Amino acid sequence: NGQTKHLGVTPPIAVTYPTPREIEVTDSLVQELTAQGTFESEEESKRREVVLGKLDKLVKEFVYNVSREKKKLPEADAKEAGGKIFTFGSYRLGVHGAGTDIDTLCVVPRHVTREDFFDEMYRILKNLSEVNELTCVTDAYVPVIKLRFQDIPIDLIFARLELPKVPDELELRENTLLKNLDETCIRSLNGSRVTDEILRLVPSIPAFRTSLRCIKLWAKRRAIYSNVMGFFGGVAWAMLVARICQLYPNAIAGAIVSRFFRIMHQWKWPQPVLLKPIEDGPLQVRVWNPKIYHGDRFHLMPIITPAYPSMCATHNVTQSTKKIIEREFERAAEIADHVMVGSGKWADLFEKHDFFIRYRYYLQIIVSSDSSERQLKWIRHLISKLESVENLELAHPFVKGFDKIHHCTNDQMATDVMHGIFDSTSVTDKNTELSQNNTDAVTVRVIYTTTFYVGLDISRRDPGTKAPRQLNISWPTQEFIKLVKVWDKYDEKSMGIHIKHVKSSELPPEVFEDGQKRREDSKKRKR
Ligand code: 3AT
Ligand code: MN
Ligand code: MN
Repeated sequence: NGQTKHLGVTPPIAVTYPTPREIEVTDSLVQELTAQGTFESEEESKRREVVLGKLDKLVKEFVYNVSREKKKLPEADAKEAGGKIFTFGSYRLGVHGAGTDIDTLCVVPRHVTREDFFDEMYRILKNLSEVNELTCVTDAYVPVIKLRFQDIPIDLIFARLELPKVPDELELRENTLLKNLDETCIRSLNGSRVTDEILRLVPSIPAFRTSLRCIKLWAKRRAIYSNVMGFFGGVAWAMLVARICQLYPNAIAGAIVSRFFRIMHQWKWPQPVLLKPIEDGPLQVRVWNPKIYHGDRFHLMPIITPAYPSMCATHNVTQSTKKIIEREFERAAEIADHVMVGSGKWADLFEKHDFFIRYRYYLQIIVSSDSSERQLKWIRHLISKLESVENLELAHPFVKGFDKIHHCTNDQMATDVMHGIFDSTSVTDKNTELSQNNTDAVTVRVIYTTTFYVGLDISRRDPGTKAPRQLNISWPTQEFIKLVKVWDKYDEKSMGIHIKHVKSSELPPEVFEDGQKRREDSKKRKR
């Protein structure tokens, strides 16, 4: 039928080769990405390879030790047991920046257990002088050993296969490999299987990499890079870029980026973004399918992972975050058009977000606890509750929280901090903890707080009224707090959560980094 082979669920839109202008804008894009510091140094890149080589040897040593000492395997079998590392995340995709981690998966044969990993592998790493900041996180969704190896941050996760040995040639592509594995191992294998599949599904890896670097930088600067807050995370952005690469298999980065914004701006959500048809497989697990699973129909901007078992990488998106992402697609599409015709520059794309000057009113969510390990990234639940509030056009969560350490000098101060009452000028952020320790006052109690922000866009349906409409956010706020307090890790004694309504003029100085100006109220502006 005259069709050539193509990657993806539809044929390409165009198979044309780059024009001189596209080559020009791609060159200027690479220059801008370099100037913005998105590439690491040659030295760091070499060091990463050295570290990965050493890590692979250590994993083999670990498997050998367990085979020999614990399982009493004969010398020959212990040698053959193997063990291998795989990488995933931004390093595997080839889009990592300076100082970012290497996400590494350690794959072992069936006689080596997860306990052995946290025991023997940990012991081996502990004994190395090149290894620093070694920590085990055993109770996470994906358990991990975190470390710095010759100053390169490493996330090391673990999967045990149903095989007597793990040779160097082993690949993780086969779905049958997942049979009889426990859920934690399946989850741990997933990251690597997804990144590898993405790379197999793009027609040109160099074009994909440059384009994805651009999109990641843009999404970070515009504060829409965060899976937990209801935007898109690294894997979702990678899949979106991969899809556009499939549609223009011979295009280079400059052209792909500009088409990316156009196509994404016009995308007919909730039509899903797929890189290949969803596969069925050997497990009793559910694969994304809105026809069967009611819950999957609520995904507003579904982007589906290509490796079995396929899942929606963007299930956290809310009505509000969807609007914000779409608004950013539109802005970027315009800028990219200007770049293409020479009336704009790539740097405009990467201009910082204006979250803290954009809105007149904000919610401040202050989470406090007496240990530094408190993770409360539940704000998107609050966002979906706020979406039912009348006259609230948009509840815009900021992608990151602001951490503070309070060295309370008396019990009253501690109680106040736990209730979200503190003057933000009198405390220090995480980076200046040391200087705070040097003060003379006696610290009675140390309290850690993280402050999250939600920008509120209040609709004004009567054009005549100047004053913002009345909002009643107390109900969703209370519902949210209730939800947090029934969370199994919530401890009433040592933790607190407080939500405050603040005007833009009341925002603390720390939210205005690098000289960004505060919102000027229309009243004050004319003076
Ligand atoms: P960086 O360059 O490291 O900033 P990245 O894309 O490599 O970007 P991460 O190192 O945070 O991002 O994560 C790598 C992968 O690990 C992405 C995802 O498949 C998996 N992952 C990260 N965080 C979680 C989590 N909380 N739960 C499950 N999987 C996660
Ligand atoms: Mn990473
Ligand atoms: Mn990581």
